[in-house]
Parts: sequence; C-alpha cells; structure tokens
Amino acid sequence: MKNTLIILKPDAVERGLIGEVLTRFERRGLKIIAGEVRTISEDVAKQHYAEHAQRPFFGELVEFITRSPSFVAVLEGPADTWRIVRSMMGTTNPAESTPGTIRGDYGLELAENLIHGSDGPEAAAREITLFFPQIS
Ligand code: IDP
Ligand code: MG
Repeated sequence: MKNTLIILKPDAVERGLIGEVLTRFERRGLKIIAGEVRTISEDVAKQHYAEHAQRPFFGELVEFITRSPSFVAVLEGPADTWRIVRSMMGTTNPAESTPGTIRGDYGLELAENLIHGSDGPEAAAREITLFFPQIS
C-alpha cells in the first residue's frame, strides 16, 4: 500500500505544529498527496475509532478528536508507507516514546499524543476512503 492516512490531532494543531510535523515526513521522502484542516464530526470520529468503541476511554477519545480542527492528510511513499509513518510517530504513550519520534519529541500525555497513523494496509484503505473518498 503506497498511501496512508495521518491525522494531526487537535492538540498538534492548537500548538501550531502542523508545519514541523509535515516537514519531517517530507524530509524523509514521503509525499503529501492530499491534506486539509478539518474539524472531525462526531459521526466520522466514531466510525474512524470504531475498533475502540468498547474501551473505557472511547468517549474521551471522541470528545478530544472533535474539539477543534485537525489536519488530515494522505501520504504517499514507495511501499508500506503506513509502516514508515508508524515508526516515525513513536509508541502510543508519548511518555514512553523514543526521542526522535514525533510523540517522543513533542508529547507527554497518553490521550493528547499529537498524531494518528493507519496501522496496516486495510486500515489505510478504509481510512483514506472515510476521509478522502475522492482519492481512493
Ligand atoms: P495508536 O494511536 O498508537 O494506534 P490506539 O491504541 O489505537 O493507539 O489508541 C487510539 C488513540 O486513543 C490513541 O492514539 C490515544 O489518543 C487514545 N488512547 C489510547 N489509550 C488511551 C487511554 O488509555 N486513555 C485515553 N486515551 C487513550
Ligand atoms: Mg490505533
């Protein structure tokens, strides 16, 4: 899968980090083929995070991701772009993320961990269709 979806979450946009984070991907050689500042609706948030619907933090997660604009984008790379992006993001909990990763350089809080990236080829295809139906 050459394309993958990223979301720079409301915390990243509020902190003015869109440019810094996108620069990392561009320096690495990934291409931004679609991107937009967009406030994610509750309906889309629930579809996007459906796998977590039964988790205790689901309500908090939907509230967070919809609270202010995100930057949603599609990145293109040579192959398995989702895997490259995930490795650049760092682990889910920024407090434990390796320095040099996005979460490891900019975050400390589990919920407000700056960025979403598709976690496999099926997720990438599904998420691109959800956010950018015109390019999938
Ligand atoms: P990922 O974003 O690294 O794939 P997931 O386990 O898929 O991590 O969780 C989705 C998102 O839900 C996380 O990025 C984070 O924002 C939030 N989250 C995960 N675990 C918790 C938690 O225990 N409390 C609050 N929010 C959480
Ligand atoms: Mg995930």
